[in-house]
Amino acid sequence: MGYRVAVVGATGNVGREMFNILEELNFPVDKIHAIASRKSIGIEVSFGDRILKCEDLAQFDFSTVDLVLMSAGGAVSKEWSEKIGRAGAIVIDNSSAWRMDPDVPLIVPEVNPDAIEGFAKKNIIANPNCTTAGLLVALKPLHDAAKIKRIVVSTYQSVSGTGKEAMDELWDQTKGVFVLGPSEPKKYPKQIAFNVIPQCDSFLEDGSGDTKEERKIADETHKMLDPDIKVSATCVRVPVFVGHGEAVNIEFHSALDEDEARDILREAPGLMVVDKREDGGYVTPKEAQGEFPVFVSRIRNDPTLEHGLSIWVVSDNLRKGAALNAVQIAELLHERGLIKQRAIA
Ligand code: 2RA
Repeated sequence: MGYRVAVVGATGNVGREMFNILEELNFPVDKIHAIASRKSIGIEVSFGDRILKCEDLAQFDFSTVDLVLMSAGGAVSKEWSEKIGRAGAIVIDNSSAWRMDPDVPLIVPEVNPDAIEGFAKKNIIANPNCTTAGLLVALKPLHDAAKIKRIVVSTYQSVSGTGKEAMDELWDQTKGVFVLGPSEPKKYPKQIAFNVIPQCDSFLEDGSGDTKEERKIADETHKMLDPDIKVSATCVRVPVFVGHGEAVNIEFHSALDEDEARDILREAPGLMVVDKREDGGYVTPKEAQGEFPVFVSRIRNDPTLEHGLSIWVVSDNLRKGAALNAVQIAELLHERGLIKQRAIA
């Protein structure tokens, strides 16, 4: 017996990936709906070998489904998620709208699965920011082993994190450099082709000089892993289509050397260690694209700290960073028998 599922934001990068992963993981689906804004009604999206036509968000009856996977941006989620929760469906939301709400669990199944028990207050569960998801899958086993005091993380974020239009912009600008002549930046403040931009999302207006993306990494690490960890993040956009890389420097409260860390990471859930000290002995975003695991490479002691380690973390930001984590949350609900299938007329 499967569930009745709706994917809201069905035509976006993450929405389309949600359909792919529901199919790849063989999540028990009885009925599935593609939901989008009015302008996208009728657009076709694929779910396995089926073609679904997008239905209108404003007209859809959410009391007819058990589970809603939402990736439609913060404004749509703020407007709709509570209404959908009150209608009886469980919402797994990929936006930042609910992540810091005390009544909404923020979940990475490999990191804090038991926190999911608190979803019933609003029937909403928040998916973390794509950089935080991959980062914490790698940090959680190390934190359990030697308690992390501080992390310094530099991210190298692909343009798919900003959406399909940003991917088109990279493509057009790249062609423009060689063939068509320069094209004006639209989705980013400066040219992204053959460039890197030290700004992801907008700047905070609190005098810190941080961007919202950098604050998300800190706030979400505190909510899901440990509020005492000091987090210093710098988020950079790079001319890559899919896959977020993160260079992470970690200071521990107690000793943990590179060999111990490598052994721990090799055994940890959701991770794949590729770490050879030779040309190409590491994973790049290109190889992480389309894959489920979070990859860890470049594991090495940091002798400048009493208990220090540096690692490279890379994952597909549309998969573990978004759609895969969301479906894994749905699997966690299913495994714990938490999706009550209401008799629906
Ligand atoms: C980005 N993490 O990469 C943000 C949202 N997906 O742009």
